[in-house]
Amino acid sequence: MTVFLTIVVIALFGITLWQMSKILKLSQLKDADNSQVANDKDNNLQGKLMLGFVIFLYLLTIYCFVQYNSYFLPESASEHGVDYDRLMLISMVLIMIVQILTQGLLHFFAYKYRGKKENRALYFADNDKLEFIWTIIPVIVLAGLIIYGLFTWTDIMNIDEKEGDPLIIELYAYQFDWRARYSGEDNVLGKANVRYIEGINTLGVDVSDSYGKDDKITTELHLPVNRKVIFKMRSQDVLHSAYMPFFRAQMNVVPGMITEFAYTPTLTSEEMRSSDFMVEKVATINKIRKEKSKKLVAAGDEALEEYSFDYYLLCNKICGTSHYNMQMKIIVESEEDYEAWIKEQQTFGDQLSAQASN
Ligand SMILES: [Cu+2]
Repeated sequence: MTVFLTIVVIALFGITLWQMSKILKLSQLKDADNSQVANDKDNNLQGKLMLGFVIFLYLLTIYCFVQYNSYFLPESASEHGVDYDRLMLISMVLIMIVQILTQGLLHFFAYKYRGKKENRALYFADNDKLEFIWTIIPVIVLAGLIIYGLFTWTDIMNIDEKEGDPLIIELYAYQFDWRARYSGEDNVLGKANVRYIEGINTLGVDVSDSYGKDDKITTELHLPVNRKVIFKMRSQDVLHSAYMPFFRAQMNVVPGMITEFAYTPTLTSEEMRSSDFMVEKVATINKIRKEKSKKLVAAGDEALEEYSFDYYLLCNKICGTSHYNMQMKIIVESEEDYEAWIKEQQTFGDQLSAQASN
């Protein structure tokens, strides 16, 4: 690989020298030899190519929108996600309009004013009115966008533990899995530090802190619908990122500190599963799986399982070899179902005494 790269670098360097010598030669040419200078025919071709390129770009954009729109996410399953999506949509629409106009004009002018023998360039020193217009419009639009973005950001990042009755859950990341720690009856998480990790205490909960006794550590994340959840995130080893795309949530999980994010889930797993968007999507996925299964069975392998939708918490920082598989199922359910589930989970205190009696 190194040898190959060295050869490429030497070759590119050679081409650069050759091109530079060519430019030098061209600059010394007298009128006598015009064979290397662009003539009207060359300029015509280049102008048309410029126009062709921007048309190709537009067609490619339209094609991508049509072909890949099934990769868009469905409506947000969290309260703040609606504001987030609106901000995203407004920003993208503005960017698209500006991009289509400016790129179109740029390439069209390159075509319209392509070189012609008899044409002479016209030189404007300056035009105050024109400069004022093309400065003030972007200033107003961008300032509006930035202020709107700041307001949305402040709303989304408002993690007030006293507001409402938020559920407090720790998300614990390690290579290569997640754990959730529920704060129990008192809704206060016990202190924890990776230095306390020992035996069954895999999250390093401080055994001397009474708040930690009723904490519940689970391998699935159950959330009651329509109740605000505050996530406190901790990493055991390297940088991870808690990514929950359906809830429009992502936060880095950084070793040595606690990061936070809060949201209110608004659609249960069941509601999302039975939405038109998901039913259609799952049908497509299962059609592809069926085709694949046929081939697998023919080759003597097992068929693929039928796919059914679930929310997942994913890791969105490449944190090592098994990063791709670092995920935890999220189940959004009714308050009653959630209460029934959490009741069944063992407390950290019980886990400790069970170990002691063993
Ligand atoms: Cu990770």
